[in-house]
Amino acid sequence: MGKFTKVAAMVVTSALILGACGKADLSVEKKVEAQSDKEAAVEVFAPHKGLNQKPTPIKIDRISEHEVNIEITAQITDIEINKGEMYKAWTFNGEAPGPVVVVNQGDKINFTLKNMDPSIPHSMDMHAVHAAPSTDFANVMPDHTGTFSYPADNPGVFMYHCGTKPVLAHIANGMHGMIIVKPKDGYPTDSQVTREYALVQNEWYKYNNLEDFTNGVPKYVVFSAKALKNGDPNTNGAVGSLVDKPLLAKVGDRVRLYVDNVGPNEVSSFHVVGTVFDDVYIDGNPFNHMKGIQTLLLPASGGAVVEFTVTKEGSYPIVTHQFNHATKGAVAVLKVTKDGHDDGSAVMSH
Ligand SMILES: [Cu+2]
Repeated sequence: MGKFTKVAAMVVTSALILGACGKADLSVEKKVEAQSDKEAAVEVFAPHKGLNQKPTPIKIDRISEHEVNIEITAQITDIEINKGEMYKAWTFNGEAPGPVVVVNQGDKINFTLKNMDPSIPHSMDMHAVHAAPSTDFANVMPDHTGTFSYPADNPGVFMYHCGTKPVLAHIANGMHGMIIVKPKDGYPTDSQVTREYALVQNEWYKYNNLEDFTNGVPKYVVFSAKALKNGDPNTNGAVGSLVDKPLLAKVGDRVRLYVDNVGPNEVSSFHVVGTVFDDVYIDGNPFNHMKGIQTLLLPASGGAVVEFTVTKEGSYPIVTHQFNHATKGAVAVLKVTKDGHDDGSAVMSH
């Protein structure tokens, strides 16, 4: 066992002890150590065994013009990451990535994290806000609830994630998502947009394996669609899910994608085959306006608004142009038909 693995195992073990709110569970500790001897936690944590918490809908309540209450759960839920392959994910609301959050620039966010995990603390780091991480992104203990308030003054497309140590494990196990802060004065191209989707890129590794998270390469790199409104596609990050059930558009649509690469480790070279991005707003800020972009670099956590026009019927693969990652699953398809409905024609992907 490498030095790092030992340290990692200690961190994980102490998180479990802490997680039990002072009630040290030696059987759990032994279990984790036993796992570490082979390979860091290749099995499900003992307290998570048999646990599959039903997805809980996110609660977003606007309580006044510039104030919104948001409640998100931390929970352990089985996620299908490839056909027939389940991952006992650490999630927000039972989705991985978590549900997309949309607020307005200038909102005060009253954020509640309900930690339904019986064994591990979790927390929420919102990239969209100015906050004091040590208090505003503080750990919420197992079976506890924490509430935090902060302003969302910057418009954009941001990542949110669990910030509990080891952060890499919490993100790689599924605790990530996207928050959109709508600009006060909109985007200059708002009136041209006829269709929009929210897309997230993330990676999956060997199950709960900090050594692999740290030194390995992703097993899968995937896209998911997160619903902006009722009826929109809403998927987990799974190989092929947006190829089997492509996103739809109609000829002539000006498509806007809110995109974020939640990593945890890799960058994305975001590209839509068969088109050029007419307009891009880096990190979703209207000030960061670029035109004529073929491939957009999204750093780990980075987001953007991208817009393009589809001029012909057909299947438009959405990829990261790092094709080793596309081959590992990072392909979605935008199917363009005459009327925007699925005409049942075969989908061409990469
Ligand atoms: Cu967490």
